[in-house]
Parts: sequence; C-alpha cells; structure tokens
Amino acid sequence: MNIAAPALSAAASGQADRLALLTALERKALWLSTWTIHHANHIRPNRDGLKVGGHQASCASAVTLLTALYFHAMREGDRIAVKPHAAPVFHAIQYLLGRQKKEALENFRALGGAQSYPSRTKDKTPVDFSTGSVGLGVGVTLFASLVQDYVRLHGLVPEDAPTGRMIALMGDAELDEGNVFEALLEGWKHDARNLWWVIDYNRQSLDGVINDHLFQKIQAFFGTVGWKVVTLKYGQRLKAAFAAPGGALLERWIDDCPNDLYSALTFQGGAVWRQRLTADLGHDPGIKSLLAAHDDDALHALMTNLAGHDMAAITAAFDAAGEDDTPHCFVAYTVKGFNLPLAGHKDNHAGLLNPAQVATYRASLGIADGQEWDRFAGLDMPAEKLQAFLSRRPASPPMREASQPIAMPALAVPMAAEMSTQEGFGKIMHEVARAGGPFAERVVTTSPDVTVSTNLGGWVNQTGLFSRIEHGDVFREHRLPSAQKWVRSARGQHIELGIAENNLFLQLAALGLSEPLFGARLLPVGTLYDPFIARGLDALNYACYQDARFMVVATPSGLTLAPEGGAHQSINTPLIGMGQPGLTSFEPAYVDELQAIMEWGFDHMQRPDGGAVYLRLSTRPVDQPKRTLDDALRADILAGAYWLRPPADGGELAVIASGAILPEAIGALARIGEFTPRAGLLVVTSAGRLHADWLANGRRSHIARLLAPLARDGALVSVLDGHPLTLSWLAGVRGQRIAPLGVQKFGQSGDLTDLYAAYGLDADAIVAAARKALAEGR
Ligand SMILES: Cc1ncc(C[n+]2csc(CCOP(=O)(O)OP(=O)(O)O)c2C)c(N)n1
Ligand SMILES: [Mg+2]
Repeated sequence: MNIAAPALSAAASGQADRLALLTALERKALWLSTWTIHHANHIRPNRDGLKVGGHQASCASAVTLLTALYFHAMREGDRIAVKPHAAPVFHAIQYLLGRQKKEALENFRALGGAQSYPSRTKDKTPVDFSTGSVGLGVGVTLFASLVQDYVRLHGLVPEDAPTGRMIALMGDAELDEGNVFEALLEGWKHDARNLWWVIDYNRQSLDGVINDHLFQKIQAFFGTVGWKVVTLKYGQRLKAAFAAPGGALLERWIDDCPNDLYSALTFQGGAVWRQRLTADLGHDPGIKSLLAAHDDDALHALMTNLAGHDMAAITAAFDAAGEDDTPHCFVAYTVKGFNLPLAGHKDNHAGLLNPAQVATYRASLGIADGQEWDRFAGLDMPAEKLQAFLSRRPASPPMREASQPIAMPALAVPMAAEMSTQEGFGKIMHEVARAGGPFAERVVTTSPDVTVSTNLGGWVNQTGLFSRIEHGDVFREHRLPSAQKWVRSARGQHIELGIAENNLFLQLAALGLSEPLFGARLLPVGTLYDPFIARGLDALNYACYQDARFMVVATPSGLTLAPEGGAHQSINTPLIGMGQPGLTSFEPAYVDELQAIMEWGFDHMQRPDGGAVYLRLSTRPVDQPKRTLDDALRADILAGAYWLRPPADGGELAVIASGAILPEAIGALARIGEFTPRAGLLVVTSAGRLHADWLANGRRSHIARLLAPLARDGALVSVLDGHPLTLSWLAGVRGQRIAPLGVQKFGQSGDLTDLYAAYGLDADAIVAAARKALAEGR
C-alpha cells in the first residue's frame, strides 16, 4: 500500500495533466473553428452577396471527440474520415499541430483556402479521406480496412508497417444513408478489422431532431454484424448526480426525455431547466437540494453533461478499446452547438453566431481583440507546455510520393475471328494472370456479384478469391463439375462483393488510394453491368473526387443486350463517362482497340496527372479486323477516333460510329458509297477524350484534323448504342450538319435486328439519315 500509493498518485496526476491539456486544446479547437467560420462570413470582404456558410453547431458537437482522437487516441498508421460539416475543427486541429497555415483558415471556403469539407486533393494539409456526401466517408473507411489487410497479407508493405485503425467520425444522420448498412454487411462477410466508427450522437440532422431511440437500432444492428458497441451517454458530473439522493429519478427522467424536448431545454438554458425539473420532479427532496445547490448556469452545465463532451469518458473509452482489432462503434451523446448560443436549437445546422455573440464568446475565453488566430491565447496553460505536447503527436503518415510506376508489359490476347469486347476483356485478364510477374501481382479485381457474367471468371480461376480466412472450393472437393474455381485465401486477387454498386465504387476508391493510404500501389479493376453505374454513381463520383485510381469495366451495355430487356439496357452512361471529372471513358468496338486502351489505362492510372478509367463494353460478337496496330493507328485509337474507311478528299459525308453498333455502320457505308462514293467511316473509341481535346485545342485538335479531309459543307451521321448527345457535338468542330442517331427512349426485349430497327440504329436508318443530311445541304 505504502509503496503503491505514490506511483498511483503520479499516474493519476499525469492523467489529470493530460486531461487538462486536452481540454485546453478542445476549447481552442472550438474557438478556432467558430472563428474561422465567423471570419469567412462576417470579416472577410464579401464580393457577391452570397452567404459563405460553415457549420458552427456541427463543429461544436464533434469538437471533444475530434480532440480526443487527434490529440490522444490516434497513433501511427491510423486514418480518419471526418464528418463533412466538422471540417473547420479538422482545419483547426491541423493548425494547432502546425500542419495548416493561418492563411488557409483566413481563406476558409475561399479560392485556394481551407475547404468547406475535408478534401484530399484541394486541401493543402494531408487529408486521409475526403468527405462531403454523407455516408460515403463512413463507408470508405471499412473498405480501406480491407485494403490494408490485402496489402499486408500480400506482402506489399513491410512486415513492421504499423496496422492502423480506419476511423470515421460521423454524424448520427449519416446512418440514414443505406450505403452505410450495405458497407456494414459487406464488412461482416469479409471479417473487416481495425475499424472505429465514432458517432457524434447529437440527435439532430439538417432539418431537425431525429427519432427517439435510434441508438437501440444502432446497437442492435452493429451487434448483429459483429461490432462492439460502446455507448458514451452521461458525463462524470451527471453520473455523480445520479448517485446522489434523487439521482435515480433524475436518470430516469433524462433517459425518458424525448430528443426534441431535451434539445429545446438545452437551447433555453438553466432557468428553463429549473422550471421543468421543478414541475416534474420537484416533489423529491433529493432533486430539491440538487436544484438548490446549482445556479442556473451550473444546472445547465450539469444537464448537458453528456459523455461526448466529457474528455475523461471519451479517452477512457478509446483507451479501453486497446489493441482489440474488432470493429468498434462508439455512440457518443453530444449536443449540437455545445457551448455556443446555438446549442440544441433544432434549426441550428446552418446557424451562425452573430458578431456580438462571437465577441462575448471570445471575451469569455480570455482571448484579446486581435489575438483571434493565436494558437494558445486565453488558455490557462503555458504555451511551451502545449507546444511540447503537440510536437510529440504522431504525424499521420505522409501522403507518399508516387513510387516508380509498375512496368506495363504488352497485354496479350488470343484473337478469334469473331469476339465481343467483353470476351476480349476476359481473355486479356486471363492472360495477365497466366503471365504473372510484377505487373500481375499488383492487379486486384472486384465485382458486385457479377464476376462470372462480366467475364472475370478466367482471371479468378487463376488468381483466386481474397479472404483473410482460407476456404477451399467445396464443389471442387466434391468433384462436382464447375467452370469456376472459387478458392479463397489471403493470396487471392479478387475481392468478391455482394450486389451493391455503392460498395463496388467505395471498394475501388479505397483500392485506388492504396498507395497514398498504405504505401503500396495497386492496379484495381472493377466490373459491373453498365446500367448499374447509376446505382453507385455518387460513390463513383466520390472515388474520382478523391483522385482514386482504378479501371471500371462496365459490361454489357446498351440496347445491344437485346433479349435481356429495357431494365438492363443503359442509355446515358456514355454521357456519364464524358461528364465525370477524374474519369476517362472509352467505348471500343474491336478487341485490338480494347487491348491498346487497357495498356494505356493501366499506365494512366499510375501517372501523377492521370486518373481513373471507364470502359463501356458489349457482349455482341463482332467480326474482328485482321490487322496489327501500327503506332499511328494506336495513337489515333487512344486519342479517341480513327478512320476505318478514310473519306476521299472533299468527301461529302462521314458516318461516325462508336462501339457495338459498328457492323451496322460498315453495312450502311457500303450502301452510302453507291450514291456518295467519297464518304468515310470514322470510329470513335472515346467521345470523352475527343471532346476534351477539342475544347483544349480547337482547330488543332485530333478530331479537327480527322475531319479536315471532308468538304466543309459536308454532312455527318453519328451513331452509337447510347444517347445521341454523346456524338452530336461533332457538328461544332467544323460547323457541319449532323444527323445524330442513338437511343433516347427506354429499351425493351427483342433481338438485335428488331431492336436496331425499332430504335433507328440499323443500316437502313443510317442510310436514310445520310440521304436526308445530304439533301438538306443541297
Ligand atoms: C448525400 C448527402 N445528402 C444530403 C446532404 C446535405 N446534408 C448535409 S449535413 C446533413 C445532415 C447531417 O446530419 P448529421 O450527420 O447528424 O450531422 P451533424 O448533426 O453532426 O451536423 C445533410 C442532410 C449531404 N451532405 N450529403
Ligand atoms: Mg446529427
């Protein structure tokens, strides 16, 4: 006893010291985030009359949790996705750590300044995961944890590299997004580890107060999928009050208090708390003396003493998770707008303190006028001590410099006289797997339950499924014939997902950030059905927004799917491909084009100024040209278009075709040649690349050069199995007439002959369009 006592008290005083430091930093982070938003809205000159915005209340509810994460719990290798509306707290914390400049805060939400929502690509300080579209930043941490396991188990990172926790500090309303639950289920299937989701449970969303008892559903759901749920409800002071006379009554009263009433009382403050508690519980002598012992301010502080603002409770809970790699969900009760005059008001989401309120708040913190950006002003602790503490915090691992690109071998493909681009894709992937080597080792594939039907079966047979837990192929062991070998092991290179396209794109986002997140470059390829890009579109956009690098191969596509019908026939995906920043789209017609495009794509994915790649493929078997691509043709294919049948000089007409519809265009050209012998046939392999190059280079663009041999008053007929707008802009290149053919209405079941005729894509339609276009020019 005598020996242990001094040691204990030293530990206790060390802990008190640390808590004092953390609480001081928390106060500063709340001030800086509030001030950053205030400065942007009220002090920086406003040139356009638009509200600048920022979310002081959302920041306030998360500030204790984020302080505890960044200044206490976080260790080397950890990565954090910060809920979008707490970006100013994130910026403030980086500023305190010396990793964010004052100018960035002064320019919050201005061009070049700190971003409204944390952004990997736009913020100047390292951001682990961009956030903005609620739910996605949460989900991506789960897929990042799978990627961390993947690179570790494949030996792509040093053995002693720290295994980090993938952490999401999330808003409670993010749980309304279905993608969060899709991710949870997938994580359960894959035995995801090293995940922390910390829920800022302020019981408010944007429009108001959320349902009572949501926490019960959270506990049940997370428990079902194997997570540990840690509820952080009441702070130390409230807990002490619960233990005092009348405390049990008080606890039951708060437990039963509806969310909206609690919020309203929180907003109204101590006097109203007193009235209400007197009315409801004043008969109890214990409550009477509690009320007598607290003035209004103290009563307000007591009644809002939730664990999500109690540094000791939070840090203890984080510490208790220790080395346990089981996914943890912390439900931390908080007050939206905590410690600010906005606290608890149901309309506070976009609320801003007015200048008088900010001045009062500043003065209450002991920050002098003019010291607003000072990192330590007003804190009851020596600046040197704070600085020394901050300098010891582990940096989140630096965004790694791009390593050497993985050398690209020429891709091989066994050609057949007739093939679809989808079949070609499958064969190329199969050959990559068979060849093996440093390139193949970095390729990782994933698909939401359409692995076989998108032709990845051959690749998977060679490389196996990735799984942390080994699992044989039961069908094989029972000698049951099957074309698919589904062996699961830590060496597998295919991540099989359930049917959820959001998960596919979040998985691709995480795989495509493997290098900056974990220091190991991967070359991810994901497959899905083209129409279901729409299902995962926001996650695709999110992946591109973060500059994740991957190849998404969408197949089958368009009406060409024929008997399968309108529900599966994509129409506007070519426009998505053109319109999505960070994504270069291609729609090859022939397999040799695809081969060249994939070689380019794997290289593009690795370039500092590169990006993700989208291939729109088809299941239609097409006669393959007998040719070898020379350098010029290859360059044209990659630039987005080439003449399959060049026009004669001064030709009056060009048919311009993209993708699976090419045989119809070839057939039409033979007939068009009978009345317009100098016509040509241009194949477009990438409307997106052509268009971007045209915007950048105008008359010197690739498409302008290609169209140059045509007569200036010549006509164009464009055709693709997709929305005609994809190619109709070609009229603008040289100011020519165009008849754009394509699909504008929902498709339906049928065979190709009937469907192409019904939707005006067959040779007859192309010939008729050519005649009309020529006639209009005369
Ligand atoms: C996908 C998406 N839909 C809508 C929004 C607009 N929005 C921004 S914040 C928000 C409510 C967030 O509530 P919560 O997650 O609880 O955050 P907090 O209460 O901590 O501010 C909404 C609907 C968004 N950012 N993303
Ligand atoms: Mg909320």
